[in-house]
Amino acid sequence: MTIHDYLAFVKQRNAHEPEFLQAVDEVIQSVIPVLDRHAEYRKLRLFERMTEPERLISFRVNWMDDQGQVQVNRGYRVQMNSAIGPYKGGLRFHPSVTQSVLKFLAFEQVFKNALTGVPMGGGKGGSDFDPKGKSENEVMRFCHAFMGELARHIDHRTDVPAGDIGVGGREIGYLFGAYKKIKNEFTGVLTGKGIGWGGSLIRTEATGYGLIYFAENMMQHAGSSLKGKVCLVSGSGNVSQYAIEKIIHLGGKAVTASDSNGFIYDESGITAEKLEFLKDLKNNRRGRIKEYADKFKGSVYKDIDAKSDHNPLWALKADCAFPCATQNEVNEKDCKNLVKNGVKLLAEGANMPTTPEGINVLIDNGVMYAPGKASNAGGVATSGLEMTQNYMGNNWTREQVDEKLHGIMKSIHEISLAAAKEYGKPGNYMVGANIAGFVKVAKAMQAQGVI
Ligand code: NDP
Ligand code: 2IT
Repeated sequence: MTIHDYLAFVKQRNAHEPEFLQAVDEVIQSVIPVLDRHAEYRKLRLFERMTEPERLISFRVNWMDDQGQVQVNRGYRVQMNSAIGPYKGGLRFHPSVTQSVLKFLAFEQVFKNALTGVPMGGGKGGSDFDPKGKSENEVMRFCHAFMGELARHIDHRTDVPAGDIGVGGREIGYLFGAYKKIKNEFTGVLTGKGIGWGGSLIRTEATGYGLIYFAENMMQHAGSSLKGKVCLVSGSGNVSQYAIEKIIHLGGKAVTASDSNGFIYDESGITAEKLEFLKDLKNNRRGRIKEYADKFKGSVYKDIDAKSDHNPLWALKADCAFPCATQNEVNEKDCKNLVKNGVKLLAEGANMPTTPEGINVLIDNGVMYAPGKASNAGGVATSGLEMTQNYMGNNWTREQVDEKLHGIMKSIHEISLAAAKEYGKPGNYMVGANIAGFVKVAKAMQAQGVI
């Protein structure tokens, strides 16, 4: 079968799922040389099997709002692949959530988790519920209702969800409370739990920190470092906040942050003090990013025009770019602007934030490009460390977890480069990460037979 045949197979079965098809397309392009070398993988139809969820659960979530009105949302859990461990992956609460979005995320999660070296399969779930503008009680009632159904499909040895867009520490608390009540057991069935009730130190910081550790590895491999580098960051949620924090720790300068309305540009750099304001604004007061520019003179705010063919955030002068908001937020034109302005590195904090056309522009122009499944794997890797601590019944220190995270990001960097080299694409992190993740899952599936 050619790339075309594989895509036709997947397209025919998932015709109305553009995000899922986009994620599959990228992986098949990378792994076809592996299939060419391993006839047994083709014979076992491993790629076709990897594109079919082992199980996909879709359910109704009813809850009552503060006005006493009944609300109806849709919930999902995609249990994609359990060849190397229990299903593992986040929950996303956002109005844009569809089956296609969650299947793309679950598919990528399988390879990402394989790269971490921690034994975890891949899954993803969520709901089209929009936490924005909801009261604290409404969010709690929704989370309890959502877990009312999800609880029957998960277990700490079967499927361990965590956070993603719209699901942070607050939501994990409510979800965990509901699970514990329903099952009458206290287990590590979710990660991202609070410190003091099963959570791991550094899990909150891990995705953003890991992203910047990975980028520092890339810079060092190229004989440079992040010190003194001007960095563009999008988003202002969990991943962005801790990416900015680590950029500051390593002596770089983060000059932007954004939300779905607009972005701020702070030419003098977001300092640790300003970041504390941003964290409080987003995590506690749940306000809009515009307030940052109102508060700090010298920074400017710009609305993002969703209808524009480019995002002006990516047209600012910088050395490095870290998209940390959502899928397809960096398009071909944005990548041309990044190249024009001398950006040398783009590492993805978000999942699939760069469009395929955009990725081609970056690679063709020699920009070092890291795909999310490698560069944002620090979050799920630390979730894996949380699971290990829960199984053992003890807690590691901040320093111990941070050191392990460091080691895991370094190892993902090395195995991605090694796989890229082995298959004749030296320096191509996308091809390398896809191949290294794929081979690990393929070997496990092969060993377990046709099941
Ligand atoms: P948060 O909910 O904490 O923050 C999301 C941020 O992105 C917010 O600033 C939000 O703005 C913005 N955003 C979300 N959707 C859109 C959109 N459609 N258009 C523009 N801006 C948008 O989520 P996280 O920081 O956890 O996740 C960000 C990305 O990182 C996602 O792609 C996620 O899948 C990925 N990721 C997360 C991990 C984690 O551990 N949390 C691990 C690995 C990857 P607003 O507030 O206006 O909605
Ligand atoms: O996309 C991701 O890797 C996450 N949202 C984190 C998943 C997890 O289980 O920690």
